[in-house]
Amino acid sequence: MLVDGVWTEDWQPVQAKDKQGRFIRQTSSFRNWITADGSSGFKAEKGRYHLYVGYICPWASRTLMARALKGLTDYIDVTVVNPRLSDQGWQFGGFNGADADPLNGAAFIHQLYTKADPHFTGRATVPVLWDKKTQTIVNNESADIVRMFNSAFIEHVQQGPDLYPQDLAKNIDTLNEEMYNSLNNGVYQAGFATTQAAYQEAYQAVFSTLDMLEQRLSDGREFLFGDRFTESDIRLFVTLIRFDAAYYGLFKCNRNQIKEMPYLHAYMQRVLALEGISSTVNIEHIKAGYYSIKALNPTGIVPVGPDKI
Ligand SMILES: N[C@@H](CCC(=O)N[C@@H](CS)C(=O)NCC(=O)O)C(=O)O
Repeated sequence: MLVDGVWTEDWQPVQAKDKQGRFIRQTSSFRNWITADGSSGFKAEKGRYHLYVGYICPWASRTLMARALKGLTDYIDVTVVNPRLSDQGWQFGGFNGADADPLNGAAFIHQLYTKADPHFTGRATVPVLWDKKTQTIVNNESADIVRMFNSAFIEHVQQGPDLYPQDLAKNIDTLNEEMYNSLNNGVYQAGFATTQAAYQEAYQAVFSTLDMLEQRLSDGREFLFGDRFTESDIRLFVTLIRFDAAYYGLFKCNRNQIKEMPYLHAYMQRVLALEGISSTVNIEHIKAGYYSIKALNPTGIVPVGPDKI
């Protein structure tokens, strides 16, 4: 991580933990917004913004999904980092499907953080939404970026579903919160737990949430809120698509795989088939990335399977 703008060597996958050994995720630090009228200082303009992501990362993948669904691929270019975390965090290039940094010539993501704030202290995470005009980070919180992509460019491109419709906003917020704590971040809490009790607590939460969602989809609905695709579907999908390939094995979430849950599995395939979504998923990056976490897999051996997702 960075301390006062300087990279420190002691990178640990466990960001912080509480007294019971539970994993705690850092909060994001750049929280500016792109707006249609530019009153925020960041006006919605074609080609002005750039997204740095990792295909391994579920949070970054949320933003890729929103970009694809909202027809913003010509508006916002993307650079993909190497899926294996180096001893200086996310690195550019050197892996099939990973890019060099076309804008800043950086070797590592942390260099973007210090360019934006020479005294930055914190973890250099993806996604990063970069403004080419002011040469800074607009926002590094995927939840914000998804909402921005949903509405900020609406005067330029009218495409895709409203990911956060007003009449569902409260319900979406509630479901998002529930899924985040027990599933999206819950799998990490299982994987990075440092006590048996913390692991078991997280494991129970993961599977009781998957059971609840399997039940919810069993009435034949297309998406979580019926026939309307929302940001909650983005949040669920990014966890489901990584589950059998990474969380089941590496994070010890091994009661069952998603392919053994018929409604969730069919739902995952349905979302994967939406236009533009399959190009946001790269299973080789996901496997290589998660299985390169030395604290959990010291040999670095990447499993061959699963055969099918
Ligand atoms: N709050 C952030 C979380 C992003 C995040 O934790 N990204 C992980 C990758 S999945 C990361 O970059 N970790 C690097 C690190 O912790 O040093 C978001 O949702 O955008």
